[in-house]
Amino acid sequence: MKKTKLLSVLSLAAVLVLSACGNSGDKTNGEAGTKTIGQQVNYEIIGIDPGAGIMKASAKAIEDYGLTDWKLIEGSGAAMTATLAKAMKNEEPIIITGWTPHWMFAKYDLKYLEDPKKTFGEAEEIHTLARKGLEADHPEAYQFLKNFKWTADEMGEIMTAIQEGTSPTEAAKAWAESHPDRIDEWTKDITPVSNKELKLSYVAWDSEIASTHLVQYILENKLGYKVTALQVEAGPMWTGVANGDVDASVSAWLPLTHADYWEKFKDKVEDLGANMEGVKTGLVVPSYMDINSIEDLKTK
Ligand code: PBE
Repeated sequence: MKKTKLLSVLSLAAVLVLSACGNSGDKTNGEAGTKTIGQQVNYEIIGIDPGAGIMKASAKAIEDYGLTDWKLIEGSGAAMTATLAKAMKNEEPIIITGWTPHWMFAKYDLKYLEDPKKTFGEAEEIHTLARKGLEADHPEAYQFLKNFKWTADEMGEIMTAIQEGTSPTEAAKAWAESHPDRIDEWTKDITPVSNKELKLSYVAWDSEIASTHLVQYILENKLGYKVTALQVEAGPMWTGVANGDVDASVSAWLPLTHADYWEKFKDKVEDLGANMEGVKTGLVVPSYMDINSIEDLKTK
């Protein structure tokens, strides 16, 4: 009896020693004492598509915080989340350009790095843009787009469904069917049209894939439009509305993220106001990383 007990104590000890050894290779713990954060991540911030506002803000953060050795890596929203998934799986350090609403905050334990210099702004909103003349040409669509206003949690439900494998069209349909009160509010007193064509533009950011497909679903199934949703880069998304090729977009992040697009096009588009308030952008890391502020990238 005694011998067995001793054996099991010994094997438990062996397991503990072994697992401790396993951990010492973990870059987030064992090497943190010797390597700086920059060395751990090769001085790379994993970005998205170059036209995204968050890329300009991140480039400015590199300047504002004096991160001279750091590089911002271009890619796409999908490439960024794939790189993030891999890092999270291996508990490796990673720094990404992140934003809310996004499903990644529900799926992973992540944190924004504090931004004491406010490079990423404050009180950001997502706005709906219409082309000049939309009200006269399509008063029904215009009224709906003006009414459309929702929350990050609501968008999160669609984003998560898409992330889990439902197609954007199906996810938007399911959400609309399970939230008839919201659809009624947005379409109240609007008489449906008969098969009029409408064009929306959006960028393949997970948040905008969700919102655009919902708006498309409502315009088509509640208001009688035939909608084309053009997936483009951020520049063309704004240009399309400004030159009238596109009727509307629900994907403008203001006042800061798309400030330069706004400066360029503000006289050529109509701002229908915020469709979502309290959104955010910034540099995001896994919670297991031992840093809290963008300033730490220089000093830690
Ligand atoms: N984003 C994040 C947009 C707005 C904020 C990728 C959705 C962008 O960076 O332009």
